[in-house]
Amino acid sequence: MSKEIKSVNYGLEKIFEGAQDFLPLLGTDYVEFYVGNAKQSAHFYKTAFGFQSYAYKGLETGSKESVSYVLKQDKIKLVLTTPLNSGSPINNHIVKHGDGVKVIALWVEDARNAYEETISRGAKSYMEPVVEKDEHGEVVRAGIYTYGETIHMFVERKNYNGTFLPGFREWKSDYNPTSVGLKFIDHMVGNVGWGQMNKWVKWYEDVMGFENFLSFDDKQIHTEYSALMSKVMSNGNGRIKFPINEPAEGKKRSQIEEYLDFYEGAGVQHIAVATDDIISTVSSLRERGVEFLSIPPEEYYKAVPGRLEEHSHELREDIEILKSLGIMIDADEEGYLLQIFTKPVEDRPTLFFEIIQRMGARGFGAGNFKALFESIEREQANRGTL
Ligand code: TYF
Ligand code: FE
Repeated sequence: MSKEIKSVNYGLEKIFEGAQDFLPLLGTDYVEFYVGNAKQSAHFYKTAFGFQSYAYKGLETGSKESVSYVLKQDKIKLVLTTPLNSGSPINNHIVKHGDGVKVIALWVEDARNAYEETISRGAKSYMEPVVEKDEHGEVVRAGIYTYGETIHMFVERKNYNGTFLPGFREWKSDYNPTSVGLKFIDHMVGNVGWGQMNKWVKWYEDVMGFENFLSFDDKQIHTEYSALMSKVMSNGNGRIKFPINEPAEGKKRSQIEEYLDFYEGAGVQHIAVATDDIISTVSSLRERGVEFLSIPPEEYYKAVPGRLEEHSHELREDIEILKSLGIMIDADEEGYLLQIFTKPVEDRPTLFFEIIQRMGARGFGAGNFKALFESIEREQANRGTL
C-alpha cells in the first residue's frame, strides 16, 4: 500500500502560492471534551496519559453551571467539562454522544477576523466574538460549527498572560504523575456519514481555506470485511491536519459505521499525539494501564524491512522492541513513522488516541492500514459489532 503513497505529491508548498491565507492558524489551542464526570476523567488523563494539572473552574471560582479541569502536557491542553445541573445544554450533548470532543480550539492572532472570514464563506455560527477579561489581560474567542455538533473555537490570546482563560484559576494539585512524553497534537480525525466526506472536504476548502493533502479511497483502505475512505485536509502552514473519514460498503460493518452508530452522528474519531520517543512513551502508557489494540501478527513485522525499502537502514529503533510493544512502522518518500492506537477510551466504541513519532514521513501510515483495520475488526468482533 505504501507504493501508492510514494507517487503522491504532498503539494503543501503550492498552498497559498501568491495568495493571502485568509485564516492564519498558529496551532491547536485546546481540545474540550464534554464528559459525565470531569473529576474522574481528569484523574484518568493524569494517571494513565501523564497529563499535568493546569487550570480549573467550578463552584469554588463562581462557575455555577459547569466545572472544567484543564490538563497540560507540553503543548497539549485538554479541557474536561461536566454540567452541574440537569438544565445545562451540555447534558444534551452527553446524553446523545456519550463522552466526546465538543471543541477543537484553534489559536489565532485575530479571532474577530477569523470569525468574519469563515462566516462570510458560509460557516454556521456557534458563538459571536466574546471578549473575556481579568487582571492578566483579555482573550477574544469566537466559534463556528464543523461536522456534527463539533465546534471550532478561534482563540486570540496575544493580550493575555494568565493561566488558560479568564474565569479559570491555576490548578495546583498534590498528585502529579510524570509526563509520558506527549508533545503536541499531530492531527485530529473526523468521522462523517455515508457520502458526506466530499461535502466536508469542500467545507474545509471553502470556509477554512484548507487543502486536500492526501486521499485514500476504499480500494486502498479495506480488509476482507470492511472499507472506508479518507481525505486529509491541511491548513497553509501544515500545523493543522484534519483527516475526514466516511464508511464504504464492505461485507461487514465498517469501523466508521460503528462509530457513527454509537456516537449517534458525526464527530471526532481519534486524536493523534506526537512523541519523540515512542518506545519510552508507549512503555509508560502500558505500565499505567492504557489499553492498545492487539499487536499485529508476526507476518506484519516480517514485512516491515521490505516495506521500508530505502528507509530500512534509517530505522533507529529495534524492530523486536517495537514488536513487543505493538508499535507499527511505515515509510513514505520523505522518511518513516512509528504509530500505535489505543482502544476507545469510553464504553461506547467512539473516540480513541493514536501515538505517533514522525521520522521525516508526512503520511498517515497507509502501509499499516491493513494490519490496523484487522486489529480494529478483532475488537469489533469481540463486541459483536462487526
Ligand atoms: O489518521 C489516519 O489517517 C491514520 C489511520 O479509521 C487511520 O491514523 C485511518 C482511519 C481510521 C483509523 C486510523
Ligand atoms: Fe491518525
